[in-house]
Amino acid sequence: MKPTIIPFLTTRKLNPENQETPIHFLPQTITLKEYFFIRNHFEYPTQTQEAYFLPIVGEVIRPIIFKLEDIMRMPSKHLMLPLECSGNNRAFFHPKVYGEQWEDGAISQGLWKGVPLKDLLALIGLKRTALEVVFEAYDYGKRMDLEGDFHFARSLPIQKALHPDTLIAYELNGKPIPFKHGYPLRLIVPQWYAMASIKWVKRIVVIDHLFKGPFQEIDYNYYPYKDSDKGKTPVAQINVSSIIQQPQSYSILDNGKHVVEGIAWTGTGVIIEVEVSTDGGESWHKAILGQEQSHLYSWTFWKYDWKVSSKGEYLIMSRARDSFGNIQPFKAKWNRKGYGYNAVYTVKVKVE
Ligand SMILES: Nc1nc2c(c(=O)[nH]1)N[C@H]1C(S)=C(S)[C@@H](COP(=O)(O)O)O[C@H]1N2
Ligand SMILES: [Mo]
Repeated sequence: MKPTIIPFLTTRKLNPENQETPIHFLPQTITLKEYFFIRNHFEYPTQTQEAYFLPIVGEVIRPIIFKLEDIMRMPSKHLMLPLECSGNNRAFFHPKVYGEQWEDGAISQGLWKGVPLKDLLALIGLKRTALEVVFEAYDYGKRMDLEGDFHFARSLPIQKALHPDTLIAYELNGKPIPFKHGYPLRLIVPQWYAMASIKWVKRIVVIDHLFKGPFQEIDYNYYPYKDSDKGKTPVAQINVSSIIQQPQSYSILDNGKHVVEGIAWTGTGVIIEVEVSTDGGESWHKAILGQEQSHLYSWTFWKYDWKVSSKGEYLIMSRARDSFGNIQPFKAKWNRKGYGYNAVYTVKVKVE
């Protein structure tokens, strides 16, 4: 009997658990839960009990405590989309930056099912003073830079909270959301980096001012300078990006035909073009896009048939463009905390 050969997650940290998906070995649209990347700031929460209640309070007309069953009975929606950690590819910034040294596997795609948050908010009624919606999670712990314990919590501006595709989700890939990914309820914010998609939602508070929690005010901002906070801007939309899944860097290939293939995604519009260079960016060729391009949020598969007849070393690159005219830069915009890396993806191979 032949042994089964399967990929595994790549461990970055065990406590809290932070692991990368084996993205080069997943040709599927949906990432199975076994391979879904995991990113946590704190130890896993313990309070997500059987009887689950979700209060929505604050600047609302009729505060309601929803039961899980109430939410699951409401009209729902399915959305196929990638969650990408804003620190994905942080390891590739030059100069290097502190923080989890993610390579290219802090991204996974799932089919999420849930209720549009706007439908819950419509039931309780927003006051005119409503400016932001805060999502508080069950997990908590200490931070190096501040005194005391903090729950993971972030807000959305009211327009994003009311977007018809911002979901309170309860299923991933046709099953209840796995505990590690936020069971029983998680926020899903399409097109934004995944820090916005709060797991283990405990309470939702509508507020009339800007939320200032540390995961909003300190982390998840682009700081363009090393020694000053000048130019600080919040991390939000996913930058247009792509990766070459195969061949992998430093492969030795034979003379002949090879398929260069990968995925591309964006948080602004849809992917309209992926170009491939096999000469280090001198010349570019259009890749063939997979069917997924018609979907609004999901990643797009692409491939390029490469015929190579001379031996030597080659720099193969992929560069995606979206319908907002955004295109991957040769060099990602450096920022002190290492968010939003989206440089042209490069692999080096040798043809023998
Ligand atoms: N409650 C809670 N939600 C959270 C986080 C967290 O630590 N706690 N991490 C965020 C970040 S930074 C990312 S990248 C995603 C990771 O989701 P996953 O572990 O399901 O892949 O969850 C987001 N939601
Ligand atoms: Mo993240």
